[in-house]
Amino acid sequence: IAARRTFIAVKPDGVQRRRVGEIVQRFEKKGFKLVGFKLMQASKELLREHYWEHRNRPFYNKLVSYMSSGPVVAMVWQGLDVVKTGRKMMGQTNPTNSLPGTFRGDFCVIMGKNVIHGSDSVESAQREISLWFKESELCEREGCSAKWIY
Ligand code: RTP
Ligand code: MG
Repeated sequence: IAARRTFIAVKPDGVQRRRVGEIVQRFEKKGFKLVGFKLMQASKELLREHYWEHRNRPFYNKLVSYMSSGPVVAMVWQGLDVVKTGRKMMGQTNPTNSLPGTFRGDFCVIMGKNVIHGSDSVESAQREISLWFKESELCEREGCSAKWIY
């Protein structure tokens, strides 16, 4: 089941653009299940760790500053092939290359403020989920799945 989870974050510009609801809505409409959700101001320490693979790239410091410039919405979504499908729903890193219908294709124009993050592989997803969430914050446990709709 861990392979069927991905880490998605609405970046600070996405929160400021008021796109949280629509992003959640599209993941729900697609049929994925929300199992973790929190609005938080991420520390630079957390963000440096999150983007560790880019530590030697010229844009690393700018990226960490941007991601810490305001609150982000950190989420865990669950479902079949959610990592791959989540990436498709996001579009390309550069919004210019992102098709309409994708978050980056629809909501933004520059790579440095591209609205949303999504894990790029099942391995990254597992690493990122455990970095951003405690196991107790994920609602897939006993007592978390009462059915109120008949
Ligand atoms: P993300 O990790 O945020 O979901 O984005 P991604 O996989 O599509 O792209 P990645 O290569 O992981 O880059 C992470 C973020 O760094 C910024 N970036 N700037 N050349 C540049 O100036 C440059 N390249 C990447 C973007 O904000 C990108 O989302
Ligand atoms: Mg990435």
